[in-house]
Amino acid sequence: MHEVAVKEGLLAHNDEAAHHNREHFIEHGVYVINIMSAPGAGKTTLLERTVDAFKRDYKVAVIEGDLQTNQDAERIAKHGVPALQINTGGACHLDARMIHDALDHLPLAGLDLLVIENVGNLVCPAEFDLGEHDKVMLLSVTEGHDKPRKYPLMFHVARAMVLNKVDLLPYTDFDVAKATRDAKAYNLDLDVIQVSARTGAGLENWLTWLKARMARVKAR
Ligand SMILES: Nc1nc2c(ncn2[C@@H]2O[C@H](COP(=O)(O)OP(=O)(O)OP(=O)(O)O)[C@@H](O)[C@H]2O)c(=O)[nH]1
Ligand SMILES: [Mg+2]
Repeated sequence: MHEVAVKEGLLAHNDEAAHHNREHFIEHGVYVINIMSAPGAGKTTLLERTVDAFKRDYKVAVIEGDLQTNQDAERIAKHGVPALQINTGGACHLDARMIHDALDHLPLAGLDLLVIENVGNLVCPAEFDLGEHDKVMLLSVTEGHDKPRKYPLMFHVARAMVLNKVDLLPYTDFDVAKATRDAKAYNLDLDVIQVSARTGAGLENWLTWLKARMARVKAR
């Protein structure tokens, strides 16, 4: 079969599973985000902070995607919320079927927020709908402000771009205005939030954004 036809078939199959996941999420009134970034941009660190801030008032669970190892799920579990690791066995992204299978081990009943940390990669995760409400693109300032132009799909499909590691801005040539302008050129509705998951700077803005998105889903 032609390569393009194979890919289209794969994506159609994924969309079907994503639709199924979405039905589950809606049924349980749980808000679901899919965090995507390059390796090491700070996804797990931001999630650790988010879990700490939310766990008293909300029921939160996390699904971690990685090629191998349980390290990220173990990091999250230490913060006292359910964390399930998916190993993709070499695949550079999570797909909807993997999430569907994970839901067998992660009860959605009573959950307010489910966070999915995707595999660190700036290409493949953008193409696969997991059934989530929002995709969030985390870009750390050490990666360079050219990333929106080089990996446009990631920014096109995201609801928010979180600029992480802003504590390191003085040591980089990262141009926040340029990165924001370029990302918005692919996505006019993109919200942009600056944080340092290390120092906690800007974290309040991220938490406020999440709460607002969560409330929107609950209200439906
Ligand atoms: N200076 C600084 N370092 C950070 C910040 N956020 C994360 N880091 C560091 O960046 C490194 C990678 O952080 P992780 O949270 O593991 O990144 P990740 O995106 O989950 O990585 P993968 O799951 O491997 O893709 C760690 O050494 C963190 O301590 C930040 O805001 N500022
Ligand atoms: Mg991680």
